[in-house]
Formats: sequence, C-alpha cells, structure tokens
Amino acid sequence: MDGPGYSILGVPYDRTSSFRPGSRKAPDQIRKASYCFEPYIGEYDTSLTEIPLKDRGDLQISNEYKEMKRELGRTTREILSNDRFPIMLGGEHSITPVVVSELKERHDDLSVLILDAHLDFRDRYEGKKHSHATVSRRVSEIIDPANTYVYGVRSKAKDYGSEDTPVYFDRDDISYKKGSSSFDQLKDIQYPLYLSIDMDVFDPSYAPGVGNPEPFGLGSSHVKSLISEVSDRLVGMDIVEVCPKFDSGDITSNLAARLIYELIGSREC
Ligand SMILES: [Mn+2]
Repeated sequence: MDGPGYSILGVPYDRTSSFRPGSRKAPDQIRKASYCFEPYIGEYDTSLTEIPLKDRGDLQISNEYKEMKRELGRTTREILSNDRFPIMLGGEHSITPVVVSELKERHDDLSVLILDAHLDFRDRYEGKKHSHATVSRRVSEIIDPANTYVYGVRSKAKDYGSEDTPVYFDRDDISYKKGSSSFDQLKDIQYPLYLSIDMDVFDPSYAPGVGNPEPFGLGSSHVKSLISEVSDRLVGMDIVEVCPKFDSGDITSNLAARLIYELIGSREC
C-alpha cells in the first residue's frame, strides 16, 4: 500500500522525561483509544476506511537517544520517499527535531508550529542537549528561528531571551474573541508547515495524562479549529507526551487519537 497517503509510526522513547516518565507506552494506548471512534467523520464527509492509511507499528528501539535518532531518521526518510504523510506518535517531545531534520532536506522553506505549554528553549537540560526541555531550541537550529512558532506557552525559563528566540505566543495573549479565527495570530506563518502537538498545551482538565501538566491551558475546540485551518498545508505531524500511567480514564489518549482523525478528515474534505 505504498504511494500517497498517511503513515503512522509509534516512537516508544522517553529517556529524558524528568518528572513523570512513561510516554514510551503512549503509541499503543492512542491506537486503543482510536477504536472508540467511527471511521466516518460526518463533519468532513470522509471515512478513514477509504483513505490510504498505513500503521507501521512502533520503532523497535531501546530507550537510547542515539538509537532512536538513527532509526527514526531512517524510517522517516523511507516514509517521505514513498511520498507519504508522516504521523508520529510519541514518546516524548525530543523526537520532533529528528523528524524536522529529515523534512528540512525536502522542504528548504519549512516552518514548524509547536503547540506546547512550555517554551523549551534551553540549550541543555540536566546536562543533555537532546531533551524534551530543549525542543524549540533544537528545531530553531535546524530551520530559521523566525520560522519556528510555539503556541500556548505558559511556562518558560527566566533567562530564555535572545535574538534567536522562536516566535511564541503566551497562553494569555491568545485571542478567544468570538468570531475571530483562532489562527489570526499566526497569519504570517510560511508554508510548508510541520505541526508538533505536545499534549500539555491543553488544560490538564482536557489532558491530565502528560509528563509535565501545566494548568490554565487551551481547550480542545480551540486546538481542533486551529488544526483544521492549517491541515491542508501540512507536510507532517507528531503528537507527543501522552503518559498513560497518569491518564485518568484514558482522556488524553482519546483526545490525541481524535486529533489525528481531525487532521486527516480536514485535509481530505
Ligand atoms: Mn510541554
């Protein structure tokens, strides 16, 4: 079933998770949660059973960064060379720069939109360069900082500031004005675009099962409309930081699975 379509890949890696590890168990939990939904999405009049969608299963890796990077890089190249749209299921957020790096080889003008409660712009965290807490810094080194967008931020280190900071939107600055597009603030964004969803961008009431929960977050409808506005200009996505061990009632896995339906449905309509 090669050729245009979607490839789902689980990346069971959470080596640097510092607070609540366990996101390496998320890919399977997100798959299980997806069984609760009808394949037909009425809003977009699209059925997932009629779309070329291949689940490649999980990367067979130990929890070591170098191995994850090598295997994820190799498999991403394979997915892209088959002209398929990659949907990566983390795992922790440090998988994102590996995928971005491969996409940049194909799209010189790539932008990246990261939905995240955390700015994650440290150069190192706990001595590690490749950590869940250094993601936007690593991404902005691969593409231009001006093309790196972080949306939904409500936690950052005090000494984050430099001219190389990505474009970021604090949660408190995001407009919820009735009638305005949730995407208005990102109107200068360039395409093609890669979307990385750290599930902690949501308020913990929507997504309690994450590595680093942060109160006062975004609602699910807001993120849904944002996804549908950008989806047809995306070249890949990941969804990271679901932590099943802390996920009461599988709420977070359920939302993660439904966001993937949303992405595919809104691209196909
Ligand atoms: Mn985060």
